Amino acid sequence: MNAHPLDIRHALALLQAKARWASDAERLRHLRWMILARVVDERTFALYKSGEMTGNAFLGRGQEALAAAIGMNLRRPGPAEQGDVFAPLIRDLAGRLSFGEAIVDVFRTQLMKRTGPMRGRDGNVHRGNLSQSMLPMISHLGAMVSPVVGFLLARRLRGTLADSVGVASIGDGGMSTGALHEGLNAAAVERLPLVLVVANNQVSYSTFNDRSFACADLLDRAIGYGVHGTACDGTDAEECLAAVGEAIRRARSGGGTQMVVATLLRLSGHGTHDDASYITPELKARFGDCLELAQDRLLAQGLIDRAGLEGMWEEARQLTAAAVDQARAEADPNPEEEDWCAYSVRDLAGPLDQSPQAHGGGP
Ligand SMILES: Cc1ncc(C[n+]2csc(CCOP(=O)(O)OP(=O)(O)O)c2C)c(N)n1
Ligand SMILES: [Mg+2]
Repeated sequence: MNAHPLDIRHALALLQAKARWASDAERLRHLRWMILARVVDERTFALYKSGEMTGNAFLGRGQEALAAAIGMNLRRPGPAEQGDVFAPLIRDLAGRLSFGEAIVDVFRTQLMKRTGPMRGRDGNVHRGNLSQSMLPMISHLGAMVSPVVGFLLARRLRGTLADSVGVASIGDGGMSTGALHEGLNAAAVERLPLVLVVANNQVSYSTFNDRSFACADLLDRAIGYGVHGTACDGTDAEECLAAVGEAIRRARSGGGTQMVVATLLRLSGHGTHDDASYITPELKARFGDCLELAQDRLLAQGLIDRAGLEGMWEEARQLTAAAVDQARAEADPNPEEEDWCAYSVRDLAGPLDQSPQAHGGGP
């Protein structure tokens, strides 16, 4: 059977990305972020189970390799560096941490503390921090692409874009929203340095790929949008580092909008309220756990030994425990004192006119 031209194109793109495999030091750093994210997620799950946390928890289990590769390849903003922009989604904890989010901010949010980046207004994953160029997540899927495009366009119009880039994450379900289409198309037309990282984890809640889209591969859409696409195995840490790293490098060096599609399996329920019993044994058998696979490979290659690995887990457990203790000890929000908006500054709009006339009402 002849290979489809698109498959050849996709294979070539991955081959190009693989030309720059990550160094051994990067692979170990990558593993460290993956382990840290897994431990933070496990602790979040424990807080949910114990009832200490309000609402649901949304975990990134199985997606750490892809997410950590994003944060590791982005530049954090600093005093002398404007940095890149990142719009993470619900399963991107490893990417948030590797982009610079403090672990304590995770638990300040999960425990709804006043000190958290959302000041206790959000109980799980919609947190962000504009000063760190990590955009607070709008729940509506696809809606985070346009804000990243807006950031990049504003920088270009102001003459400050330089070689900065923006990354927006999306899932297989979110790929079919109208907002995604508008944002991605605008980026492609303007050749903005947006990297769209698609985590095809086979399901959107309990809807499988065959009920979400009719094309053979989500990466085929890159051609329709006129952007450069690379596929990778989302369970393979090295492929994730290579594909995401190369896409970000291309965007940085004037290569225009990029799309990376990683194939993997969501290893937990949609949220902690979902036991994911609809995931068939056949599907489970097809996909491994990126973290287990990465550990096995690094051990087999002699890049780390069992003691080194245990050291990484222990370090992650200690950092996580300290962050939980710190968040627990901090203040809860006081609704009477809180006057803060995630995206806008209240003063910009001026004082609100509460009179009935202002709302069109008569005396
Ligand atoms: C526009 C929109 N429709 C529906 C939802 C409700 N919703 C939240 S997450 C989700 C599933 C998302 O699936 P996918 O994009 O594949 O990401 P995953 O959860 O698999 O990481 C849905 C339908 C939403 N947030 N936004
Ligand atoms: Mg999905």
